[in-house]
Amino acid sequence: MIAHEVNFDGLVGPTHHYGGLSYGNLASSTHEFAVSNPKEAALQGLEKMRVLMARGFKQGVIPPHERPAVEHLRAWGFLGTDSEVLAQAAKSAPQMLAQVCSASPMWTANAATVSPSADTSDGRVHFTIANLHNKLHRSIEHPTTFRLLNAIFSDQHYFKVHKALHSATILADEGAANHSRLCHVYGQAGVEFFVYGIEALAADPVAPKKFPARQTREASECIARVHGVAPQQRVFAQQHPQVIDLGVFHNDVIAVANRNVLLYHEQAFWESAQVISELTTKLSEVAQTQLIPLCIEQSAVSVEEAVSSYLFNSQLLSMDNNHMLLVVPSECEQTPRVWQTLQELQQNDNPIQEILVQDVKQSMQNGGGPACLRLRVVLNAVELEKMNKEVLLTPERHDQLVAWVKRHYRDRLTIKDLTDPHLLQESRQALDELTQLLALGSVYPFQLN
Ligand code: SUG
Repeated sequence: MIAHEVNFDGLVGPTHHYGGLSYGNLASSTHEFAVSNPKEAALQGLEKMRVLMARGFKQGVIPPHERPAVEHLRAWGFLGTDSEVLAQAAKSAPQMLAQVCSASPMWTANAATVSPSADTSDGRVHFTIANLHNKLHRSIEHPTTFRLLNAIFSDQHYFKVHKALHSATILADEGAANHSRLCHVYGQAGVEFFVYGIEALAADPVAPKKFPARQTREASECIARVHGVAPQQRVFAQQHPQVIDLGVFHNDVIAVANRNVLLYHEQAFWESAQVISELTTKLSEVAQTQLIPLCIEQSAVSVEEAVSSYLFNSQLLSMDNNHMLLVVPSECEQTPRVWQTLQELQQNDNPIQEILVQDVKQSMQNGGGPACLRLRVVLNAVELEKMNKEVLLTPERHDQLVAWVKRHYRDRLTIKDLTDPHLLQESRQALDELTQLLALGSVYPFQLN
């Protein structure tokens, strides 16, 4: 059956700020305590969605989460009214307050791992919510993400949304940022490519020395089993530990795939030649198609340049059967060797025919490029009909969301502002309106209690 890739972008939340919360993510550390602009951040994200929708790509939206997440501050011993809880946390544990205010759910590439129905044993689309175990501010995302994805993909006949894997170091999972799918056409069986940072239970694991490996092989294997992806359709590969130490905290910072194309950096994978060979063999057996590996060499773009420009955190989209579009962040245009490489890529004989530059600077400053901001879900015509279509972008829906952002968001936020009880109220009011607009029912703690 014909299927489409739908990109579900995370809408940036009203508390978007720079908390310096993600050790190992260089942009997050560099911009710690910078002044943020939540309104601009949300509008930049919506503009990316609009541009892609206008070009004919199917585009969805996933709402932000309730922040500040006061219920966590309560669980951590701060008592009283919401305002009192915020004031106490600000006074005695300001870093904990920043954790529960992060707008990090905007990076929906970390929301879940998704296997299309053409790949799964029961013929349903499977989602496993990411536990995001490695970072406190992200580890609180999964219960709301579970409710949101269930509200969007509620028909159990077609969709199965699994809870996050048990939160433990051995099962640390960061979702689709470490998962790609290679195929001939979206609606036919493909090969699922799981990339992990460490094999946690290995006797002497290959591991980064400085920064954490956020995804384990064990977690990736669980997901492949839970989704019912057959062994001949799975490939597991390890990220090169040296690139993690250079700031590649997810695989989507160093590689991107679409259909039979894999664009990756020479240093992306441990035992790279073996990985490419296994992908080639399995793709040819499962999907009868030839892998097109596009390797960017270290001599053309260093890992450092890849990390600062986010060249690989781009969206590789099929314009038609033979042509692809690469959506890159503006930082690529501003990095001469990266821009040169992109020009060459576009001119050479491969499916990438066009480069489209998008400005997502507010997100980039926290380490989130175009690809981080979207969750790819392959859906066939019936599945598209069965999901909650209110979250799919139309010109009208886009305009409503822009107006909603302009009505509710601030254009300046500092760490100090996070204690402002009005911010919590503004945020809740905005989210309440949004859940009505998108017909999602009650998904946030303030709506459920
Ligand atoms: O998990 N940044 C996110 C960026 C996620 C990018 N996602 C993908 N590569 N798919 C992270 O490190 C920074 C928040 C702060 O510091 O305020 C942050 O969480």
